[in-house]
Amino acid sequence: GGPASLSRFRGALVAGVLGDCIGGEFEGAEEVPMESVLQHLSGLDDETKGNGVLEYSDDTAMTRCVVQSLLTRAGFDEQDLARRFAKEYSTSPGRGYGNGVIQVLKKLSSFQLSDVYQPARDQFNGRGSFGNGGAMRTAPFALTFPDRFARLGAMLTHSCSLGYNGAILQALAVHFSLQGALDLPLQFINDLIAEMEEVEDNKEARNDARILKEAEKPFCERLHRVRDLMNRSKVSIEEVISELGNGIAALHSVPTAIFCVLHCLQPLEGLPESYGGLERTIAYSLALGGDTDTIACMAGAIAGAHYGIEAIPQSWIRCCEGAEDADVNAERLHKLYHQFPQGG
Ligand code: R7I
Ligand code: MG
Ligand code: MG
Repeated sequence: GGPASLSRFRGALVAGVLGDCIGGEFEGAEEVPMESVLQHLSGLDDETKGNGVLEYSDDTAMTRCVVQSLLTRAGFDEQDLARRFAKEYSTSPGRGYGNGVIQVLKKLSSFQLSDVYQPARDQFNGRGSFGNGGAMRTAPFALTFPDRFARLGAMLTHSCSLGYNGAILQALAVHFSLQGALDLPLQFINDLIAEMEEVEDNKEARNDARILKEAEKPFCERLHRVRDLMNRSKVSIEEVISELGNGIAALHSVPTAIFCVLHCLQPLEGLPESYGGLERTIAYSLALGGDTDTIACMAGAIAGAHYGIEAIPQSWIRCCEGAEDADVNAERLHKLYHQFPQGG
């Protein structure tokens, strides 16, 4: 496909923030009736309810670090990014970070590190985290860099392959979507499977999968499930949760976010007819419950890249902390992107 447009860039970064801010309401909820979701969403349109600023969480806080680092360093700089993560955490520790990653962020700020990747390797008895914290902040890499940087960016906190490969998958999904690949959904999922076949074809990935008792290529296996669900005429929320998950592990949330986007390409029963695909995607992500801020953040970024900034309701942008910033920075990043040398 052709080059990514500015509208798509802006859509991806802004809708990621919206997913995080709007999704925070239901984070950790086991069951979320669609009625509650729609009520929450219609509250965003209600100006009279006023000053309802929804705050962003760690998902957006860390994404902002990635954006600032890319802009300031005009490229990927792991030392700079690690410093920004640490500083952001020490300034605003109350953004809802995962329990494990806090240790990494403290170590990253506490002393002069010779290897900024070491604190992440020490997590969970030396196996590293498989949480979705690497994947949730990866959209800016999809705008600017190939998957290599999504991997390195994630490895600053997530050294388990089930963590950083989730970040690669999310970056690839946003990247393809930016190229207009969601016009052909089946091709889109097949391309992701083909890419992940290679990404998961190495010793570390196979070893982690074996230890954690997952399929030989865990993300490929999940993407096959996504494709099976796509091809079915009716799929219940319960089935999506049991097949794909809605949890805090990258494996139980990145494929889920991808499914949300695919499932919402067409109008859905139970959602207002006035909703476009972007609104459907956010609404559907919240209705899954579980790690709603992060699933909506990741689904939002992929959907935003597909539908573009024009599809995002202004009232939603006004309600969400950091959404305007994301828009401004998307433009800066887009400019920078066109200065980068090819390849890498
Ligand atoms: O992945 P991470 O940054 O958390 C991101 C999530 C998102 O939902 C955010 O919105 C925020 O709410 O948190 O943080 P980690 O602490 O690395 O991982 C998250 C959680 O996954 C950990 O606190 C553990 O409960 C679990 N986890 C593991 N448990 C056992 N063994 C991650 N890796 C392991 C593991 O190897
Ligand atoms: Mg969060
Ligand atoms: Mg979350």
